Formats: sequence, structure tokens, C-alpha cells
Amino acid sequence: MNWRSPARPKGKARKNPMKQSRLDFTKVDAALLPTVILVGRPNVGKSALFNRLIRRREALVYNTPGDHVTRDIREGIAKLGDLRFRVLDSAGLETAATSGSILARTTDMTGNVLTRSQFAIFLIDVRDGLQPLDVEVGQWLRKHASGIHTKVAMNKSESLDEHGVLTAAAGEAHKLGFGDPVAISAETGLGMAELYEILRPLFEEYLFKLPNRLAWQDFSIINQ
Ligand SMILES: Nc1nc2c(ncn2[C@@H]2O[C@H](COP(=O)(O)OP(=O)(O)OP(=O)(O)O)[C@@H](O)[C@H]2O)c(=O)[nH]1
Ligand SMILES: [Mg+2]
Repeated sequence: MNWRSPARPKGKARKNPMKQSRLDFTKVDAALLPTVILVGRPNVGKSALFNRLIRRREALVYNTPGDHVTRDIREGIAKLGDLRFRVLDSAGLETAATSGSILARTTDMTGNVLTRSQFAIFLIDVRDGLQPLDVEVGQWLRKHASGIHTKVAMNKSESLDEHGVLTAAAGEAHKLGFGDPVAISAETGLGMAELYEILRPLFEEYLFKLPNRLAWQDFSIINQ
């Protein structure tokens, strides 16, 4: 399913995944929104997904100093249907994951970025199949971000239109150990509806579990 409508429903509920919506994320204080970090080896499409999610407007660019390099971490508010969340584009994270020589900076990254994230979307390039670097990123995540709920996204899936190929790729991606993958295309928007359906209950649960119930008790409840 290729659902790309950004607008909130007006009037009658539309026939899309938002129908089951309860919390109105558009009313949630931005500071309380869950944070999702996009991770993966180079070129898998993290920035492409980031740009799609934030619609290229709200990117905030800032630098996270490391030992030898400057990391640019882009942050924005993602809009996925009526869902809102903070999203981080982790340029450079894969380097930390794949180079044993910069473990110190890995620790920096853990402190600066991972502790701010409750969720991760772990992108792989479905056209390449599972690569050793993907496996390393997965191991790195398990080691440094074990508390982060991680979902694997098979990006560039628009290029695999044969069902059997995608099923085989999903079987392979499952081996990363983060559950069932979701097939997406950051470029065409394929799979955004599935991503929405996966993320919404997780984010609702996250918000309901926030310690300060006063913080969310005023959220609008919609479609009840
Ligand atoms: N066919 C296809 N190409 C894509 C898709 N998403 C990204 N790309 C292409 O893949 C290349 C890498 O995309 P980026 O978004 O820069 O990848 P990245 O993971 O941010 O790369 P680094 O920042 O270098 O780690 C670009 O040429 C994109 O146009 C997709 O869904 N389908
Ligand atoms: Mg990038």
C-alpha cells in the first residue's frame, strides 16, 4: 500500500490507518514526542527517509564534536500522516559501528544521540541483500542501544516488485534479530502506511507510560 497523504482528515474519517487513531499527536508538546534515530551503513537511504519524514522543511543542523571529525546530526519533527515524532539522521553513526579504532567516539555518540532516542529505524538496502556491514551495525546497536526499540526497514523496495524476491529479502533481514522487517522506499513513499501502523501503537504506549501523566492528560482523543 502506498499511502502518502500528509493531510489530517477533515470531517468524516477517511479509510486509512488513521481510522483507529486515538491520541492526537499534533497536539502533543514537541518536547514530549518520542525520538527515532535512523541508523544503517552508508548509502542505505537514511537521509532520503529523513527528508521524506520531515518534508525537508524543519531540519535543524548542528554539530556533535568527536575526537577527529565533526558529526552532523540532523534533527527534525517527522510528519507521517497524523503521527508526529522527533527524528534524527545519524550521519556518521555507521562509521562508529564499523571501525574498531574509534570506540571512544562511539561512546560519545552513545551519550549524545542514543540516550535521546527511544526508537530506531535500522535501514538496509534491499537491492544489496544483507551485507556484513549491516550485521555489524546490528551488533553495534545491540551492544550500545539495547534499550532502544529497533525496527528494520528494507529500503529501496520499490525496485523489487517480484513478491518472491521481497519475501526472501525479508527472511534474510529477519536474521538481524530485530523482528519482522518492513519494506519501504524512501524515494517513492512505498511502505509509509505500514510504517505508520507499526509506529503509532509503539508511540502511543511510549506517551502513556511517561511518568508525568499531567503531561499528556490533555491530549485530544480522536475518532472515538
Ligand atoms: N532506488 C532507491 N534509491 C534510494 C532510495 N532511498 C535512497 N536512495 C538513494 O540511495 C543513495 C543514498 O541515499 P542517502 O539517503 O544519501 O543514504 P544515507 O544512508 O543517508 O547515506 P550516508 O549519509 O552516506 O550514510 C542516494 O543516491 C539515494 O537517491 C529508495 O528508496 N530507492
Ligand atoms: Mg545520509
